[in-house]
Amino acid sequence: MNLHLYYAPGTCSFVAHVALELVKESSSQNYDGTVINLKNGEQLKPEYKAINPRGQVPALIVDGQLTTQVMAITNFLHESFPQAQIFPSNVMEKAQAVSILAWMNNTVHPTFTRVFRSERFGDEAGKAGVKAMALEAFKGYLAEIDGLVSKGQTYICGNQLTPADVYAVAFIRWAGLAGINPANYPHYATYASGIAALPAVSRIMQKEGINLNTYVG
Ligand SMILES: N[C@@H](CCC(=O)N[C@@H](CS)C(=O)NCC(=O)O)C(=O)O
Repeated sequence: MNLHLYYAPGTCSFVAHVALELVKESSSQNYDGTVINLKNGEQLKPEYKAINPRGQVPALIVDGQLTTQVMAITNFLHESFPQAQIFPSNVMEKAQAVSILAWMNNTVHPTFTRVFRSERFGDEAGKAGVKAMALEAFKGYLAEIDGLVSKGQTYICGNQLTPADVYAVAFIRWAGLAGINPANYPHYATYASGIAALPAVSRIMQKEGINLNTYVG
């Protein structure tokens, strides 16, 4: 199978990237990738829109066929490469992980998009208000994740790494970039350090050139 990922370092495509690394780690299946520079707006150029008309990453090309969305990509890889254990094999345990992943993808992430790209959601007069309200909501979600791992769990649900854990690492990095001190979420910060230290996760962080701690005070 030919697997090619279009990604941007540190973005939500990191979740798909780690899933591909788990596939590679557990089988002879390899993958390759292309970096899309979001800062330069490469995602909106015709060359990339010819690949993914939505102009977003991640995009996974599987034997020439486009698959988008973190949820679809991770599920496709899980179904195609069960030995990679991207999700738990137990159906109910998988449902719990998908439930958290869906919340992250459809609620937490779009809230942060309003912080990071507020100009898309408000005009000159309105965008500061959009950003401020979204930042408060995002902090509430960080606190919720902090609560989910407050008993010192290694993983956010169950007994294994799932894409939800990888997304959680992305969020705490984004929080730091937005000036939120991760020390305000001590359980979350400790848990995220543990996830970031896992071999497949740390290899991809190194490959993408990103660090867990993005907060500069
Ligand atoms: N729900 C989508 C979210 C994709 C998304 O928001 N990607 C961002 C990076 S985290 C992106 O490509 N942004 C570029 C842009 O919006 O211009 C998914 O799961 O793939």
